[in-house]
Amino acid sequence: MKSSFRWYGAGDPVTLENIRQIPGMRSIVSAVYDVPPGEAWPEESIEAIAKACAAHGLVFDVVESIPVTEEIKLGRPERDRHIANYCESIRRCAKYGVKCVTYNFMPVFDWTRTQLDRLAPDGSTSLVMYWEQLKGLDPLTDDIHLPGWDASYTQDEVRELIRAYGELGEEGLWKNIEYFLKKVIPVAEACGVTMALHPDDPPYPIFGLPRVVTCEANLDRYLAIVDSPANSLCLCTGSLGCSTKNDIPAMVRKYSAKKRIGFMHLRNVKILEDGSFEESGHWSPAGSLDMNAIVKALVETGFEGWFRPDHGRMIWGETGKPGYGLYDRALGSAYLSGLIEANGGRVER
Ligand code: DNO
Repeated sequence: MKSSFRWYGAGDPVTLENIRQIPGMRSIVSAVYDVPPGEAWPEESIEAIAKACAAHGLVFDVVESIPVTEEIKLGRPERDRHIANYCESIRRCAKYGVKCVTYNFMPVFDWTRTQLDRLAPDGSTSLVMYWEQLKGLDPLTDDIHLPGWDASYTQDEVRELIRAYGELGEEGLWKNIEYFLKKVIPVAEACGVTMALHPDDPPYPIFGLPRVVTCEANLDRYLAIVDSPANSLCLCTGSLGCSTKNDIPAMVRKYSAKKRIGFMHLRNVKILEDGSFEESGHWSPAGSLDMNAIVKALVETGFEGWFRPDHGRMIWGETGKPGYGLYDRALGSAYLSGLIEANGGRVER
């Protein structure tokens, strides 16, 4: 399997010089950040990322993410133009060596947390979701500013979207997923790109918004819509793992054996008694997931795709993008490579 690291581009305090020194590191996971969602990515921007990576002995072959617009998710009239641009971005990325494109189908918000710098007893900080901090909040009447939410929406726009998704409901969302996949997957297939769907984080409805990429039955349904290896998963252990109903090692084993995992996000999470959760270090005893069982499942099923250490804590006084500092992710990467080697697997260079 291939070791990768997320990099937010030239403005990222974590540099390509830093990343290349992590043992076994091969691939960069990045995106074009200065184009509004729904527009096609300019070739020059894609080429610039590929060149910067190559200049540091790294390969830009995974995109995270090309955003799926609310118009596509809601099935609004502009969706055809957005999907056409989406397909064009995939073709252009493929031209510059991208082999895997990550995306999600979460309505309105990507991941949801209530605090991004929760202090742990050892002095590190991490992202958490405490139900206590959400209790009593109604997005249709209260002004809610959760950390990490897209600040470009006004509260009125958020309310309008939440109402629209309420009317759409889960089955409506499934219809729009099908419409999207049937147009996008053939294009990805034709240019040798694997589409890797990121699960909903956390994997249950929030504020009444429908969320469907949450559990094994729904992942099966999603993959069956277009039964092609180009329609695959970005299996994020920490996202699916926030629900005790998901048996992560078993899910990894199943989808990897079927060759339907393009990309693995490997991180641990500590589930608390009331269902709240804290992002912990990658080490198994730090959280609720058995990271060795997960890696073993990948090795034993011959997983050949990419993995990256997902969110790290902030340690050793580092500041920066929450979840995406250098130090703890680098520790995570080294730990994961160790588990791969100990299980008889190979980190491909
Ligand atoms: C969080 C990430 C997600 C992920 C998207 C994929 O840190 O794992 O934001 O990039 O959901 O589209």
